[in-house]
Amino acid sequence: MRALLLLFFLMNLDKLLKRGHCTETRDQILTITPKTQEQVDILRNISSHYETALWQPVSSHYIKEETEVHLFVPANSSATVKDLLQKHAVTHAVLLANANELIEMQTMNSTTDPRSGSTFYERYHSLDDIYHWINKTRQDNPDTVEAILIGSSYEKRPLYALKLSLNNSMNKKAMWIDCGIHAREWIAPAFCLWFVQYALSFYKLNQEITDIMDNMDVYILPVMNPDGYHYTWATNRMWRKNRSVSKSSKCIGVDLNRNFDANWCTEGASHEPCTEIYCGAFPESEPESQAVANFLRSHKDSVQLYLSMHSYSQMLLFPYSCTLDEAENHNDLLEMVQEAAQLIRRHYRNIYKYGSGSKTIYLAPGGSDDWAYNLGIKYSFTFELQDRGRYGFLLPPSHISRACNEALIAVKTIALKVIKKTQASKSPVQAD
Ligand code: 0X9
Ligand code: ZN
Repeated sequence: MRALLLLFFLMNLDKLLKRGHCTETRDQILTITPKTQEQVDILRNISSHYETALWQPVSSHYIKEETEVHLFVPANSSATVKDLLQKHAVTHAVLLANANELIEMQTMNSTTDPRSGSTFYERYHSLDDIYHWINKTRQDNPDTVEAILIGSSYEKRPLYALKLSLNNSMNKKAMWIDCGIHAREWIAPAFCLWFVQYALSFYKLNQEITDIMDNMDVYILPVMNPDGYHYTWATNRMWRKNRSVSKSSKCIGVDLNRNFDANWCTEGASHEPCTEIYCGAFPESEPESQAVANFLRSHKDSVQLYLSMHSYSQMLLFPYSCTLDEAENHNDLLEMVQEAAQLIRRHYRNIYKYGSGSKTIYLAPGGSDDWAYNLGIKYSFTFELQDRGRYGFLLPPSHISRACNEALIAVKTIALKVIKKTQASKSPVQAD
């Protein structure tokens, strides 16, 4: 009997150790809903003073009573964080028990793995792979795809936007799509690649994309924050900002979506470089936001639609996020996202919230969508792609196809509506 018990103990030693309080070997995501102001304060304290990463909300400032918090807790902080929660009677549940495994799943098969059964577009790709893909896409489609160097990142990586021009008609208008402003939101660059592939493959086969491409060129920036994206592959999967070094602090990175000149650094952004919502030293202080702003300024007469892809939380947002005021064409914008959300619901039975940014999530000034809107691009949107928190930033590769197809429905619906509205508003040709 003793021998049996000893055998059982030895066989499960590994599991027992893993479960042991001080020997957690896995990074986890906890979900916690603070019930009192005291619990809010404890969570704020934990998330800003211990080695953790807030997934939701983006900054400890937004933690409030009765609102779910998603917190990434690396293995080495697990015991401390859980002890603190327990000490203050804050209940938590484990949302993802083994983040390391998910991260590993996302980073293997970056290049072609014939065994995996998934296509190139159903996997996440390293920055190097994406640069190769840009080059190959351009070479394979010399008449329709151009790679435009719009600037370079803080660490001097090139920022290439692809221009898709599938029809040579005169005075064509354009839309802009950027992906990956925030480094850890990997589904966003995956969407940009997905969109290009879809447009090139289904032009003349699918009526909607044909109508869109006949009326618009598409400028698409697959990775707006290449330094941050590279850093999420190499060092810290949870990184959000770019990688610029601050003069005044040892903390690195600016939130590029707080760095545009739209009520810059007012409520909802921070002057503190160590926060996730650091707005930078001044508007457009960062080469990445400056490159996008310069490009759009010089193409503002043709670009009618601005789209920026983020994750997660499934939302279709439009200006303003930098003020509670309504945009002048609020009802138009609302109607567009409402229809897009309805179609997603019908086709995929998935719920997307929609509305102006400030009223749907929070006040967040300095964003690219508000800035583009104020520049005169009156159809300006930010999409928050899948999911709603089950996997958060660690959306498994097997979900890429659905997440992108959903977003594609929304892009197509909105683009077609923009084309219709702008054509209808053109002054009618005068008949004698
Ligand atoms: O806070 C953001 O920048 C976006 N959410 S995220 O979780 N992806 O970080 C929302 C952006 C909405 N638009 C503006 N704030 N302008
Ligand atoms: Zn984002």
